[in-house]
Amino acid sequence: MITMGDIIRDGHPSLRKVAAEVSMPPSEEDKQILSSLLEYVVNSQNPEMSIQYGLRPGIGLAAPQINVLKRMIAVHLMDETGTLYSYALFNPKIISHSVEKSYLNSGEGCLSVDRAIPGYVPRYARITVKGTTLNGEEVKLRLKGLPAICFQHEIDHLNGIMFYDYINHEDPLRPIEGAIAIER
Ligand code: K1U
Ligand code: NI
Repeated sequence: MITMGDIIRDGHPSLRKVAAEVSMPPSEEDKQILSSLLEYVVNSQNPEMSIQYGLRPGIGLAAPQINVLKRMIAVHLMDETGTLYSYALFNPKIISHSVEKSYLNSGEGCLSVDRAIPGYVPRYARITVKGTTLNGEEVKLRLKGLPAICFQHEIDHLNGIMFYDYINHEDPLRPIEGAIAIER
């Protein structure tokens, strides 16, 4: 079971590396790692588990955050309509995206960053993601709102990109022209 002690923090060189594709079919070890990423996110949102094991709540986690430089992510969140997005994916890839941007009005956080970094993080408003599930099924997901933002945050971890790279550091809360503000 992954705990906060397994999560590497900002400044660790692995967070700035590009992760390698997972060869298909995945090994049992890679499947185990991917399912443990999803298990972390689910456990972290359970108040008893979060307290018992000191898990900081998260809505996503990427393998490089546990110092595994392979393209694997997990996401577990509910959108504003109550639809659950619970996915563990090998080799997720954004195959298309909108021109329009969106951002969370509360900014973003990261389990690998122990301080709050205020500022708007511009993201594509809508994306289509392809990837392979733990069952070996290829999925194509059309996402908007918080799920789209979370998938982009996690896929960025596979490319060594941190959310704060996108913040305008001279004026972190400058309105992003033409972008949709997502309330959270
Ligand atoms: O990748 C990570 O470090 C996890 C990160 C993902 C994320 C945060 C914000 C926007 C997009 C993606 C987190 O989950 S930080 C915690 C968080 O945002 C949250 C936790 C519990 C409930 C709601 C949100
Ligand atoms: Ni993060």
